[in-house]
Amino acid sequence: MSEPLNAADEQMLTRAVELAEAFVGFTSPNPAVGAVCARAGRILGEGCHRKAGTPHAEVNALASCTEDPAGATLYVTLEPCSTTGRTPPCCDLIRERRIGRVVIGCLDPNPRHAGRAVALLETAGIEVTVAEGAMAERCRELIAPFAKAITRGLPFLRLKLALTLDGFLADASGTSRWITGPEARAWVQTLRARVDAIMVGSGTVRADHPSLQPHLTSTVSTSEPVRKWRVLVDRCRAIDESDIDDRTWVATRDLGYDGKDLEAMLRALCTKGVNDVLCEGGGRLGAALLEAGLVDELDVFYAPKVLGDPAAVRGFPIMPRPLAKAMAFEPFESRTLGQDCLLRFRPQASVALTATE
Ligand code: AOF
Ligand code: ZN
Repeated sequence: MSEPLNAADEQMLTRAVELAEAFVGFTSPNPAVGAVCARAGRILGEGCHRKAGTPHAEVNALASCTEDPAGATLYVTLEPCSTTGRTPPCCDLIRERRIGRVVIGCLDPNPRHAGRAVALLETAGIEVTVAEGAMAERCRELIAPFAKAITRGLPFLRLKLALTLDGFLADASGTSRWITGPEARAWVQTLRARVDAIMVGSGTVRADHPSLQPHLTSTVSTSEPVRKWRVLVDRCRAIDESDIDDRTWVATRDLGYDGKDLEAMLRALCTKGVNDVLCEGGGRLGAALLEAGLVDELDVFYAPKVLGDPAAVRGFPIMPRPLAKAMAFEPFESRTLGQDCLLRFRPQASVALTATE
């Protein structure tokens, strides 16, 4: 059942991942899912999930089939759903259309469905393969924010920082604009498009009045304009009305934030259907999120500039700690964008426990 895929299966599932990828950032609270229906190496139909409340990937893929898919193989990046939610169970449709084999990228972390489809489909005489290895990893990666939200009630949180080589966010006067170059800023735009909400602290709002909207040249054809939620974390309740619009949540007003409990604030955000949050600063908010263990991904740009001024604004104003207890991360990507270096990390779990003097 759970096995590494052969090259032909891998090719089809890779196509399903591509289809899902195009709608990352548009499907919350649902996951991005892609599906391909194929027979003997030929694609009969394909589709993806575009928006919560609309048909699932399997439904769209089967509806687009150019011939009767009876006996064909359905490749889907996520285990097909087996109970009725906003839409009917995909497992029923798969049985009705007499699909011969289903290849699943990864199991659904949603407790309503988790693992049920395999037994259901097999009982109906359908061959089921669940991917293993790199392909499965890719499919899990695709739904990481959904998985965290559905299992823990917390959104996946990415913290983005743009720093000088000596680790400063801004110079002593607070000037932080244009630390990084246009290529780095363009990359941030694509990241914004992939998340549900963009969060900043009130200091950043007052200093920069950022629109925080992705300047989308989107590949996605949605009928609605793409507007992300802005979350303004106003510990000091000092946000000006002119910085609030109809896509803004002010944490103290809309998310019950008491100025201290960031986790409760993020839980409130999750109940609003936000699975994926990008925090763009400032330093103090980022540090508080790191200290609270709420950060899932750290995206740091290092600009080739050095300030050498101890009065400049530190990138990581966390509580000082000895090397043995340093906050530690695992890199998963590094690249150069124009003049700047992008380093991406995941937090290293329980490093305080493993470190020794
Ligand atoms: C799939 N294919 O394309 C998606 C799935 O309320 P509903 O009916 O949209 O169901 C949402 C749940 O269905 C969601 O939490 C997840 O477990 C699963 N999403 N399943 O087979 C899809 N989007
Ligand atoms: Zn479904």
